[in-house]
Amino acid sequence: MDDCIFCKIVRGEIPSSKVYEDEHVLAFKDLHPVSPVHVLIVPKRHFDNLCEMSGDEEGLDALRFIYQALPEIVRLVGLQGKGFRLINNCGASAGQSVMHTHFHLIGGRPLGAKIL
Ligand code: DGP
Repeated sequence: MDDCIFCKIVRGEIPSSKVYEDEHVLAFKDLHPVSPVHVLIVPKRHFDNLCEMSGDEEGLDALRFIYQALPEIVRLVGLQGKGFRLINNCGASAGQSVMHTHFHLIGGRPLGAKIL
């Protein structure tokens, strides 16, 4: 997608602090971290949101690639064995501001019991 911020980051047109990259997945530090570790994990292929991905085989493949990469990303950011929170905001009413599916990987401090 030409005008998508995260597609531009994937293509290297906008700089980012990368923590992990493979053929299908990119993880980079969030511009506005809410915790000592706050990384965004994105499929390199553009999908507007999570619901769109679960509707077709390529989307499901892209989700599988993300989950396969997750343990390595967790290790690279130093959260292995420490716990973390993985959040997806799906749709504008859920707070999704960048319409390219992404998961927030958050940790490095006590996160409390609530997600709201
Ligand atoms: P969400 O609200 O779930 O759509 O989260 C979008 C996140 O993306 C938000 O935490 C800030 C982050 N973000 C927006 N633009 C950029 C950018 O250009 N670079 C980086 N690294 N993060 C960005």
